[in-house]
Amino acid sequence: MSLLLAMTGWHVEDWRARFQALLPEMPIVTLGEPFDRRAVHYVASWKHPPGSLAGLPNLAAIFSLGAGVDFLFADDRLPEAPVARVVDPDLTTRMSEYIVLHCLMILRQQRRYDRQQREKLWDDDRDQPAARSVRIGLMGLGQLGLDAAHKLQVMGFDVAGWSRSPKTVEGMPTYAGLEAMPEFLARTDILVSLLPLTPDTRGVINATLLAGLAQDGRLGGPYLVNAGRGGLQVEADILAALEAGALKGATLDVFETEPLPVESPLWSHPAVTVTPHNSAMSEPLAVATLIATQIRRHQAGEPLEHLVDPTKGY
Ligand code: NDP
Ligand code: OXD
Repeated sequence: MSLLLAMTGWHVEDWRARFQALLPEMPIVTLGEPFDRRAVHYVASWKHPPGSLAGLPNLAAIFSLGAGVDFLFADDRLPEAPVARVVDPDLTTRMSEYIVLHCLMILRQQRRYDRQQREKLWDDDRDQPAARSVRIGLMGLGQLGLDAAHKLQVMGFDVAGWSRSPKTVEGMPTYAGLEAMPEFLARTDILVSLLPLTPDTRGVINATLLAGLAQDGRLGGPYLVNAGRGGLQVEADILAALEAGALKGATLDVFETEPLPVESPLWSHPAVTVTPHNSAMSEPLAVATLIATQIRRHQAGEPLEHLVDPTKGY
């Protein structure tokens, strides 16, 4: 009974060492070496090459090494096995740090003061809005969205949320489904996206959505913060909205193509903040410990936790 590590872009030997320390009795194999495919009961994957998990007849579970699972369902030869993802307080906290940081940077015009410092320019804004007069709309009220929403509320922002299914969250207006989207957008000065990428959400941050954001807010125009997935956004539409003044700024951690190509105009746009898909790095030992615990649970006949619904794609 073995665990197959299937990843691209990460150091597989570091992961092997971590898992081997946590599961000393279990053979750990990797895609880059010969192994008995019938012995593989578990897979831990981050962006495995599509098709590389086909032909594992005794597979019992697939573990995403991240919170997102879109890369798994993008593989049309993914074996039929339960898929579990990372839900980890460390990851959640890091994402909320990022969201609060960037909403505060927007509120307090930090990019402007960075520019002014470079120019040695002493120029103050005497009409700076308070957080309570800035409306944040959070798309995605899951593990990450809800935590970020509560922490933004602690900073004083006026927060509302949007999800697929209706939710009741004390002290926060919530909206659900496409029919409620126009009302949600119309009260949004900073749109924060923490949605998963699914067939339903692909390209949701497009010209129509951006045109629906509030234009009457205290920030002088709406802002976008996307830390969900790059496939949620249509970058040409974001750039066009920035040029037209329909969008005042965008903070993007995720991109249609990653790494963001050097020729992308997003890199040098003065109203765009780019971070390299690191808003919530998974802490490797915490993730390996979570998956090792899941494997032990499964071997003890207990149900797996944090399973995703393949019909919804998240
Ligand atoms: P969850 O599955 O816990 O939450 C997803 C939320 O999105 C739910 O509230 C869900 O609604 C909502 N949602 C899904 N589909 C739709 C839809 N069609 N319309 C409206 N709402 C929808 O995910 P997490 O909060 O844990 O993570 C969210 C995403 O963040 C991940 O999938 C990943 O892509 C991204 N991420 C990015 C990282 C980074 O470093 N940039 C790090 C970690 C994660 P409902 O509640 O009704 O089901
Ligand atoms: C994740 C990510 O999904 O880092 O965990 O993007």
